[in-house]
Amino acid sequence: MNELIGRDETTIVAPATPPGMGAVSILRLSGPDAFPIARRLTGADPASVPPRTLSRCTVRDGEGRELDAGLVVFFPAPRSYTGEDVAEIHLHGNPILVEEAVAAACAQGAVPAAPGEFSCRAFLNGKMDLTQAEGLADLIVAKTEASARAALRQLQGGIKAAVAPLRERLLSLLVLVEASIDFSDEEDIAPLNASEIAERVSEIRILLARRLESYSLGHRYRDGATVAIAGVANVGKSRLLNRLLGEDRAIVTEIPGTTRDYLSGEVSLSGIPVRLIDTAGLRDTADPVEREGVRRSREIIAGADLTLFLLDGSRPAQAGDRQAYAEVSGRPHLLIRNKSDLAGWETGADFSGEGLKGVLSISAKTGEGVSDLLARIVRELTPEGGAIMAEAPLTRLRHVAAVRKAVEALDRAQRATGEGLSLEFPALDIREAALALSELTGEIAPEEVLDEIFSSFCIGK
Ligand SMILES: Nc1nc2c(ncn2[C@@H]2O[C@H](COP(=O)(O)OP(=O)(O)OP(=O)(O)O)[C@@H](O)[C@H]2O)c(=O)[nH]1
Ligand SMILES: [Mg+2]
Repeated sequence: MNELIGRDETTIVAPATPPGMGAVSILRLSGPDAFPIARRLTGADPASVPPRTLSRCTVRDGEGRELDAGLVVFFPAPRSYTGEDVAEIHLHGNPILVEEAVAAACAQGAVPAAPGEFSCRAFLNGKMDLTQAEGLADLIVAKTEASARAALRQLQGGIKAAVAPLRERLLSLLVLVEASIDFSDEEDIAPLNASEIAERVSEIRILLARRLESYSLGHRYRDGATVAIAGVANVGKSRLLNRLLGEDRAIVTEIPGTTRDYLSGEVSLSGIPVRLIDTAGLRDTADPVEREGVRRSREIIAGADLTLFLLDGSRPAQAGDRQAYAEVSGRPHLLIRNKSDLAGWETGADFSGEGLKGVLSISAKTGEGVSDLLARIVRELTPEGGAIMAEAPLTRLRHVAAVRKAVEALDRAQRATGEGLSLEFPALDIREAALALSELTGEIAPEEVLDEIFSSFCIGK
């Protein structure tokens, strides 16, 4: 992909529609020769066809052999997806036709586009910032309606809109601080003292820190959340998984140690894609297979956004339950008293670890209490009731790293002003914070970063 940068004098071609049969397939060309090549293939003259308008054409290969009856549309630069001359040829949706048309375009001098190359050109030509390009990639793969809406907001520039004004504020503050270093020269600027600088830095820092918080929800819409089901053997973990998935996924028996490997399934809860994982019962065992299963359970619990810790409510809790609970108690979890259809025994009162978010009674057998449980899971996974979604949350670790870098630089700026250091120190830190925000939107974008982002796109995008 690094080789894509600086390749803009080439004309690229790729199908913009997925491979396979369908009503239409669209061939996309972008670059300096997009128009002449499209003209040779379709006979349509871009000078006489109105721009951005479909016109009928006969698609031919380089030797004039008829391939298909189609449509062609020209998007003259810069008003196109990539910012270059773009032509699109609509063919009937047969992969053989598409292949022939791509070959014909290549025979005329086009080169096959690499994954994400159209979008990469759009980014390099200033058609969108990096977070918008990421939003686009996320929109294409979104698994739930809410994920799609979140990605669309990002595609529409939500992150940039939230961050760019903060960067502007940092830059104007920087001008003031620099003028204050040497204020005798700058008569029209009132100098700032250290505490005034600290105050302005702190205002911006608070807003950036709030952006950071948005990630905990933002990434759940993009990547989904993981909810682990844990507890000792035979408390009904697998039966609960089956009930939550609405299908008979896991084997359920009265024999303790039925589940020895973990099993998972996906559900959409209030728009969040949630991966539910049923784990092997946590217990000491001599069986090497089950022991490996227990080890995996621990790993899953350690990485889960939320764990449902099950007790068998129809019997008093035992030492094994307490031992297993010790592995969950520090992580965010709900305590579930299962088997509420049987006579009750265990209240769960002794189970109150640091990560406890609530106690619920359910019956995986009858379904009693399960809808409350679902609502509770959603509440735990969407802090602030999802209100933060309206503000284009950060969705990737890349975003978090950039914003954190800015926040840390501002922390340093504040310390420097507090310690009475020369104003040149906070000036440096403020500049670094502004630069970090430029990295987020891609004004400064190392090639590796571009490579990583655009190579995950599909061909033709
Ligand atoms: N009455 C009643 N029985 C239940 C309930 N949930 C599970 N069971 C029964 O409890 C037994 C164990 O259920 P499983 O779902 O296999 O338990 P598990 O926690 O997955 O057990 P392991 O895989 O061995 O760790 C089965 O006989 C289930 O039918 C419930 O809510 N009520
Ligand atoms: Mg099981």
